[in-house]
Amino acid sequence: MPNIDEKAVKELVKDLQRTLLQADVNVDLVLQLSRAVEERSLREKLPPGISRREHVVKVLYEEMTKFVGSEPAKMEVQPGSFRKLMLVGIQGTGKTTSAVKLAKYFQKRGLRIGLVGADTYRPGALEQLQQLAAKVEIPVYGEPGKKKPEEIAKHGLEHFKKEKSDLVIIDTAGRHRNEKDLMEEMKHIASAVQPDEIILAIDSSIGQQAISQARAFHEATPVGSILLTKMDGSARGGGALSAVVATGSKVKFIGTGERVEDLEQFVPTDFAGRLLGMGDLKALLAKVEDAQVTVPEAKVKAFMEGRFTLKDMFDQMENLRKMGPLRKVLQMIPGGVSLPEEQLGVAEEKMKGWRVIIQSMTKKELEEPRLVDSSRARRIARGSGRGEREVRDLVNQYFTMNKMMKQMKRRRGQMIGKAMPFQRR
Ligand SMILES: Nc1nc2c(ncn2[C@@H]2O[C@H](COP(=O)(O)OP(=O)(O)OP(=O)(O)O)[C@@H](O)[C@H]2O)c(=O)[nH]1
Ligand SMILES: [Mg+2]
Repeated sequence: MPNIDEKAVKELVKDLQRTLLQADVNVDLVLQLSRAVEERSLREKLPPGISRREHVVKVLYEEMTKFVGSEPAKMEVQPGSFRKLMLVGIQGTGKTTSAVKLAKYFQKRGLRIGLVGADTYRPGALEQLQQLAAKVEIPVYGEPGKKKPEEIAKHGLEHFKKEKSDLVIIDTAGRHRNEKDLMEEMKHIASAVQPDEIILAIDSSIGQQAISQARAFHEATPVGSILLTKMDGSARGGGALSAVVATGSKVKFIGTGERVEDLEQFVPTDFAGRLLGMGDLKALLAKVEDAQVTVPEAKVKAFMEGRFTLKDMFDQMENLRKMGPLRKVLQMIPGGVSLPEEQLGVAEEKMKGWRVIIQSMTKKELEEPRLVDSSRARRIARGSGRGEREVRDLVNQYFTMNKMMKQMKRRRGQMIGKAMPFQRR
């Protein structure tokens, strides 16, 4: 008989499946994702204070980042590197616009850019590129009236090599007699220019068709990265996600409007949040991550019973500054235990001093602070370059805290130890 958790997870996964399908994610991908999410959600321990739903969403996000990456994928261009980018994509996706957007993006970062118009198929393609590029003062190489795009591309590279450009972006055709011819043309251009990276422009609003397009381009010319256009529209981007999976390449940029400035770096959390219709996904992920910080139970117990060394105390205080795991653990104990903030939340300035003092103490002194008499305190002070008074302060802090913990233990009896297996919510 399925237990309550299993039932809850299955229902949540079903719910997410519907959301993904509505966002136009391909059925196979939805099934693949939900299988992984269900399996992991049942296997992984639910972090304290986190609901089933929050956990399932977090797992789904992680499964999605296996495809889109968890960090924004960067495109680095070094000055003097003469990098060659080639933009490909079906007609009307926004290649020409994106070529100029990218050029502007890198120009703003202090690089010399050249654009090459290698679309000989669409009437007025070169003029469109020239007009857009003129607005942001980026030079364009083109050969009006010529019909061999691979030759134009090659000449364009030679031209911008002489101009000492750092980056050349090649705009290509999107329409053709048929798809096969288009793919042949892309192959020829790619083999003539040997681009460092081929960028596939995908219209985020086209949905599932994106997959077959992406596959066809990827087979003709291995796609290095993806630029999602028209993300300013209402599409949730599920088709685009499926296309990303089909090519195995990462999305680096998104187009967010018709203007040349409307280009942004791709941010996985934003994308996933939009796909799932959750504006607060980032906050949720941070919450789950925070809850997953674990402190070994034995250690906490020993600490709570006053069994800790000066070094333990210091480590705990440092931990506390970083994440607050001990504070969290304390909150989770039924009935709650509150430690005086002033005992735990020591100012960073003071911690810095204590850090070097601790480094000057021997192992024995750290384990038995009682040994630190005035002559030892003097030695430690000298070794750490801090005052003797500060050394005393630290040692006193230890005794105060130790005493406090022991008192608390007496007051609370065995409750603390028993309360350790966290309650699920
Ligand atoms: N809203 C919006 N419109 C965009 C975006 N990117 C491009 N467009 C518009 O989409 C239309 C097509 O853009 P193009 O850059 O000409 O597309 P293309 O891929 O070069 O098209 P072909 O040359 O015919 O293959 C234009 O009207 C652009 O202004 C975007 O991010 N958001
Ligand atoms: Mg174009």
